[in-house]
Amino acid sequence: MTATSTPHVPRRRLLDEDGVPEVKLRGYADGWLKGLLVHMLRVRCVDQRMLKLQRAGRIGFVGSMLGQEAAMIGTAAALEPRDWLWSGLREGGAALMRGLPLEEYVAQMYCNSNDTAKGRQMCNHFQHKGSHYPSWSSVIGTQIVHGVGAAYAAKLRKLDEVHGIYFGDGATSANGFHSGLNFAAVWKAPCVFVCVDNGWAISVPNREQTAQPDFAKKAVAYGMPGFEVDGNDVLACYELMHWLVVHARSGAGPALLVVKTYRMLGHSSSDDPSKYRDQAEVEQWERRDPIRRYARFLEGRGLLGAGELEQLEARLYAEIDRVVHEQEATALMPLRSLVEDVYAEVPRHLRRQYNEFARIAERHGEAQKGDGAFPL
Ligand SMILES: Cc1ncc(C[n+]2csc(CCOP(=O)(O)OP(=O)(O)O)c2C)c(N)n1
Ligand SMILES: [Mg+2]
Repeated sequence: MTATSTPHVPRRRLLDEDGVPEVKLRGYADGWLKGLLVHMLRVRCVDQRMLKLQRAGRIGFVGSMLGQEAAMIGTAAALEPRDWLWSGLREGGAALMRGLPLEEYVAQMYCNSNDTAKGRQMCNHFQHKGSHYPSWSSVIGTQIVHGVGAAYAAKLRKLDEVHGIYFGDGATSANGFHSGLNFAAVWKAPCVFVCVDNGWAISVPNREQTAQPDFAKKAVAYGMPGFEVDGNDVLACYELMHWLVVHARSGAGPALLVVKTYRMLGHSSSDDPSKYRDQAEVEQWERRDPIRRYARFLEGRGLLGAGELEQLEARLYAEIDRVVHEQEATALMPLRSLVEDVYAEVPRHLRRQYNEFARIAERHGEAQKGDGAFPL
């Protein structure tokens, strides 16, 4: 199966930039088509709210996914609930679609006592057991080898699971990319590698990162097929990913899917991209906005009425704001959780350190009721 030799390969794009289908589409159900829009819009609204909260100093850090909604939602929609999604950096919205409750998402952004990671992760690092979404690591590329190991284990255990392993273009220069793809191909592990190529790795553009910026070609070196898809065309993302998921599930082995999109904002809320990239490039991609493009497609099919997008957006913001208020009012993790969960009993040296820390926190007014000195 290669991009050139197989006549059945789904197309690189299905909708033109105005959302007009370029081919006759499969018989998708209307509700499913509309659902994709709602998921993309939810991602965008959550993202916008989180950015505002960060600017207001109420949460610490946001890695925006603005512009990448179709790449994430389209590909992730092709994974079944029993499958797994190993996140690179910006797939929190896919976790929401797969079942991560919004409350837990926002709690993670506040690192409060509802956060299932107990405030021990940097914010914006989601995990959710129920939707098979393991916690991601800031260390670039490590999830690639973890995902491959899990996929191989699923194969050995004869589980009918496919692992979608996500990473950015920058991660292709990390060790995990090489060892992950190599092992997966040798073992025929049931996984699909999803390289979200958004043009930039912080301030490094593709052309400065690699002498082969056609990332799909890198698959050849590992003995697996590689494909590229228009990452701002949600339907094309879905179809190609679905095809590769079916391929992996059949036992035929892994593949690499390169999703071409663009990071519209800075690398994170701590970054200022105007220092290193040209605004004209950003404006070019603004015209390819994935949500607008898909909304036009739905309008053309009679599935989205006048003003409906705005109504949907207002409903989503109302839901998000309700959850934000609840989570903001939730207490932070008690200080003592810092020394819990590692030893069955907190050892003397940690107890001593903790008590000293709690006294300092009390002096600075940062300790909360219940933090107290260790009641041990
Ligand atoms: C091993 C390692 N090296 C460097 C970094 C610093 N770093 C954080 S994100 C990033 C760039 C990631 O770019 P890409 O993989 O394209 O993902 P994107 O941020 O564009 O989604 C780098 C170099 C890191 N976190 N880990
Ligand atoms: Mg990138």
